[in-house]
Amino acid sequence: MKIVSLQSAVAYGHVGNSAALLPLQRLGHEVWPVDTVQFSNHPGYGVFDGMRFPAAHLIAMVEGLAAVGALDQCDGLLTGYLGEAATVEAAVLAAGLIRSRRPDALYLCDPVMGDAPRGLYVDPALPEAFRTRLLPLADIVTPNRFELECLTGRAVGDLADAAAAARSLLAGPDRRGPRLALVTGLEDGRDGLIVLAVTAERIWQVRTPRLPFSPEPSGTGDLLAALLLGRLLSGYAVPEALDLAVSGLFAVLERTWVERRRELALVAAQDAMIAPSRRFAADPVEP
Ligand code: PXL
Repeated sequence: MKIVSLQSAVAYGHVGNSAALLPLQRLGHEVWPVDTVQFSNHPGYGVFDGMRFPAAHLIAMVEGLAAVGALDQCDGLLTGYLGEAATVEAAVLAAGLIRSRRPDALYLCDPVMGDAPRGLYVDPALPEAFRTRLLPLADIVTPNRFELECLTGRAVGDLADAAAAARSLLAGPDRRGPRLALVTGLEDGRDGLIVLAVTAERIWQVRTPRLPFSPEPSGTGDLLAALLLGRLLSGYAVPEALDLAVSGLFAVLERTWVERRRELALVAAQDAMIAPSRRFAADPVEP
């Protein structure tokens, strides 16, 4: 399958496209990355250099992909770190051009905006732009707990709150909007982490052990989103795709932890990432 991936890139480390490219390629997909920023490293280090690409450059890149015929063959769109509300328009353009050519293409929108310890790390106008401009175009949305609160304006304390808030993001009777919402970074109160997958009809949960990182490596959400889209495009149904994606992420995290790395051990653990030996099943949850 062929995928446009619009998100950040870093030279050192693995976030954004620098986390998504290898897993999608190892799953056999062709990826056309469009980088929203090019940084030396992710800003969590306190020092970083590089630049954000202006919206006009990103729009030109998307138009270039249309002109060369790439979007006629495109099966999937992945968007992640956009950084600024203006950049959203490049994603809107990509989604519209791909949909007009390939109505069945799958769009996974990862609304990258922040997380619990750090808060919002993007343009404060971005939550509203995600809500009004991009979510109506997406098939799948993958907020973490903090981003779910930003998008819905609801406090998400427990799993029931998360499920209800996630459901409120799904397509309404007008049929515009995601059919699947994944919520990451939920705590189970027993040293585990939970990912919830919510559709209009069903809810699944996957629980993994929480590895005692400090600080947490960046890019885990970017890697999970790429693995999920990659597995869905390979033809897996939601529960199997979720199991394989979470299990693949865990394999990378385990290697990262064992080797005491600060960045995801994506390259070292790539075989386990795509064929994880330790599996975490997606269990149906009673709504
Ligand atoms: O992992 C999310 C992410 C992606 N890209 C950039 C980031 C972050 C989180 O900090 O800074 C550039």
